[in-house]
Amino acid sequence: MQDIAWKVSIFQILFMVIVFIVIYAKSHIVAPVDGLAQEKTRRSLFIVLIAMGIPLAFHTLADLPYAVPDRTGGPVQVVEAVGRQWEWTLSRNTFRVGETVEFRVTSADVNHGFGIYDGSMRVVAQTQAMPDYVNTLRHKFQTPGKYTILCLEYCGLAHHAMSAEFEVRP
Ligand SMILES: [Cu+2]
Repeated sequence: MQDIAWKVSIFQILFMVIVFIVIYAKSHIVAPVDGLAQEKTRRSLFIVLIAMGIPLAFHTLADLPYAVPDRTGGPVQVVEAVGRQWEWTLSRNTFRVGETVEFRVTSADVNHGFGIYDGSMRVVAQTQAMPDYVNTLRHKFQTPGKYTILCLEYCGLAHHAMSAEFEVRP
């Protein structure tokens, strides 16, 4: 996914650079303005962009790795999760496979993104950590191992270092 995003970004940047170069190169030419032709060009470009954008958006967004939240009943392990610049505090950090864990996520300062990653660094669940508000995120872990919580929303200088770990035991 990162690779595709990188290639698409490079393609779009190069395309814009070429557009700017062409416009700059033609900027000294004084030509009669044909409003109708310009309107046609704008319309065609708009249609091309929409035609490219819809499949691209579908292709890149259809397969987001967010798991479906667990809405089944039964006992839950409640965990208080607090984000603050720049750390996560969890009231528990070991769970068992198959038990439903309910993260009650909030923030002590600014908005953070609470993202749970599995051992291969794929997002398994996520929610927002907001000040003065508690978001509830339920998830049933099916695979044992170490999980990492990372911040998904830029929250300041050490945002990238804002992580915590917990373990799911067999
Ligand atoms: Cu952050």
